[in-house]
Amino acid sequence: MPDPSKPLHCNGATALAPLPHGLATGLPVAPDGYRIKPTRYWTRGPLQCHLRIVERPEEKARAVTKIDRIDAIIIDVPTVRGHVLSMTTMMTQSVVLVRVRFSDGSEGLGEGASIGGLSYGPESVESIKLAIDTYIAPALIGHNGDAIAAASALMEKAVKGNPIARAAVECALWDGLGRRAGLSVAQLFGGRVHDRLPVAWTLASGNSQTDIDEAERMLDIRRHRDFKLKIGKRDVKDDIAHVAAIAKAVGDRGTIRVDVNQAWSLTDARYGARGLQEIGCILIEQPVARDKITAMKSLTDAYEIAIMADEALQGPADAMRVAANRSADVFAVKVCQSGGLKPAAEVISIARAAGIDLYGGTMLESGLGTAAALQLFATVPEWQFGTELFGPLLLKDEVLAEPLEYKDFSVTVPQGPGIGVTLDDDKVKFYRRDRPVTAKVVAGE
Ligand code: MUC
Ligand code: MG
Repeated sequence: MPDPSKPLHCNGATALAPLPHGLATGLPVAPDGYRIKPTRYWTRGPLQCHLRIVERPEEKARAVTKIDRIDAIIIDVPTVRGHVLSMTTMMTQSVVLVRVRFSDGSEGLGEGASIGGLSYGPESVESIKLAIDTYIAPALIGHNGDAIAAASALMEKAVKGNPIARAAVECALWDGLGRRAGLSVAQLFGGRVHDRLPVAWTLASGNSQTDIDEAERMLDIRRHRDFKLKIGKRDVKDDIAHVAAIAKAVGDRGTIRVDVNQAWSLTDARYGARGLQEIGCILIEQPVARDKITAMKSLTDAYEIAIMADEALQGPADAMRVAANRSADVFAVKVCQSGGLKPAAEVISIARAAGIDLYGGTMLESGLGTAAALQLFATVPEWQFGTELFGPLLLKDEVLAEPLEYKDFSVTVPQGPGIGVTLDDDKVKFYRRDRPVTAKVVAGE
């Protein structure tokens, strides 16, 4: 935007006629809520004038805040240890950070994340960035940044599937709206009913004794007492022995759950469900492939141990299908996987209406995406199985200017407008995948 304190100099005889609106070709165009005012004319040589940009408060109040620009960057941050999943081992977590710039100079931040490249699901950070740069940004630029429902409809029209890419941009729109309104995203979603939420930790070193030592450390420092174990890579029998060893060590100081990440057949799952419930494990997350909702139903019906849908839930339509079929006892609600904060709120509503319990899931987002989820989850009265919003703790480095607070087995919901957090720009510069080669060389020394 031109600086209102400085006169603008304009050349061009044809400029004068349409000058009252400052819209003539070659003239600066006034942003919404401003007008260009001619302050001096002279006609020696070609017709010339000085212009000044002046505020129009009444128009400014009515002005539409447009989406000017959307930037998506990939960052790669090493994890504190190898994270062994049924389908791959993660040594790094990669996420997409999105910055939306609006016509009034405000900004909004969002994050899109998945795990294990394409081994977890159909989106990767590369596809998320491509969908945003190539399809979502062109569809949204110039549109009203406050009209998030309309922007979401445009995204759905321009991009089928790809919920994580849409979620990253939608979160940034909520963050921008909250910042402009001076309200937190939680306030925009009805207001907080929790200041803090319980947070589980995932034990996934690949080794039982290492996992037990890690659980002991988490209990000692009072950071986590609910433990999710990643299984499904080994034979079911060996997995049950692994879970039993950890459950025995933790005893009644905490709870044990497992996440199979779709690795089991229904036969494996039956055997696993019986064995796991006998050793006191309280929940099995996504035991079979995401589309096997009939198999999920038979497990839900047959065993006392809670069956949780995760990968099966890629938004409200999936939630409706799983709920209508009674294919799960619990929903792992993930903002990214649902397609954004509003669709995640819809998934939550479906679960609550159907009498399905809730668990606040993660895609191992950095502090930014984790804070966005916290804003929404803080507005929901009951999280029967707690949350696992520990993403930033799995990363070797923090990308927020002010880290989230983890203490007493819970995480604090950030206060302040929007998502309530800001990025450490130097860290983002350092971890961005496309950082200049010289920075990589220095980092490697
Ligand atoms: C998943 O499958 O739930 C969440 C925690 C974790 O360790 O992995 C993620 C994804
Ligand atoms: Mg899972």
